[in-house]
Amino acid sequence: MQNLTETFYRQMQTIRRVEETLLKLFSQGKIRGTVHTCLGQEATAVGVINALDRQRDVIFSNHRAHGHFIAYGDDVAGLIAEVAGKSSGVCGGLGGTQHLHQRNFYTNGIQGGIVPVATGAAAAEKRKGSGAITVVFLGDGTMGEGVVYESFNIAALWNLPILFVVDNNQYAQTTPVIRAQAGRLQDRAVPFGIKTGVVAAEDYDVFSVYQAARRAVTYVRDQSAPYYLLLNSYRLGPHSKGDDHRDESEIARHWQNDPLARLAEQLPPARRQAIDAAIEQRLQTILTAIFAPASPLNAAH
Ligand SMILES: Cc1ncc(C[n+]2csc(CCOP(=O)(O)OP(=O)(O)O)c2C)c(N)n1
Ligand SMILES: [Mg+2]
Repeated sequence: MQNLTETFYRQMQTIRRVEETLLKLFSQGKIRGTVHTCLGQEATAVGVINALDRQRDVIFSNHRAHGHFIAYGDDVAGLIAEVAGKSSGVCGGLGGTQHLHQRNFYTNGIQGGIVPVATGAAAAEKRKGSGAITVVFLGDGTMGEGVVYESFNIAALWNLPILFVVDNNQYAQTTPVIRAQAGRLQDRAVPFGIKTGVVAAEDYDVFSVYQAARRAVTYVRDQSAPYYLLLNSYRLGPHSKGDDHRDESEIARHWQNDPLARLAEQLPPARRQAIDAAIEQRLQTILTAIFAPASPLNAAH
């Protein structure tokens, strides 16, 4: 358990520090475009992706993808260089923050658009008999896209091995979930006969997510059937860059309950400091290389 705590902490803290760094680079004008961070939601990335078989399972992520990407392959240098438009980025600097691809990992920022694509990938893996499952990450706001329900229908009808993970961070850009979604998100897949699991807001931490994801992954793989996992998290950072119109006291209250800080408390202080120091050193080395004058932008920029 201690080892798992350390592993999860290292991954979550790496994601946190990389994304804080990206926001800083953005404010300094060193990166352009947009940056959606998953501050406060790192447990979703780490808990779900550690429950997968990274060698064969297929992952589709969305606009808020950095955490999923790091949890998948730990390619911090490839990610930061990509967001900075450098040739050394994981997609040669042409994809940027919302178009990451590495092995079986794909992202796209069109809300809902990845869901039928992921469903098709699950159908392909089933046909091949690879034993791979597909996981697709969606936000609460994306549950307003009709194509999501078309995907639920076909996944249930064809018994496709796909895990739909809804990360309900309570907001879609500026719109609170209660102003956008009628009924309960946990009931959305039930009419399709899709098995559902939920992590409640008060239980949201990396171990709850990991356990719920392991149950879900086992079910999808063993039954070759879809599963809907609803995780109730909270977005601690802005939607993207610096745009945040939420009540400051609400955000402050949630920072008091930061899942990463709670996990850090479970480690002996010396271990935690050693992990933090190693992450900082790694980050500095990577940043120095990426922003060295000799590190070229992709020629298309
Ligand atoms: C089809 C489409 N419409 C609108 C947008 C612009 N957009 C980007 S993120 C976002 C909000 C998404 O909210 P949610 O699904 O809850 O995900 P979160 O940002 O909270 O992770 C919107 C509307 C988009 N990317 N794609
Ligand atoms: Mg949301």
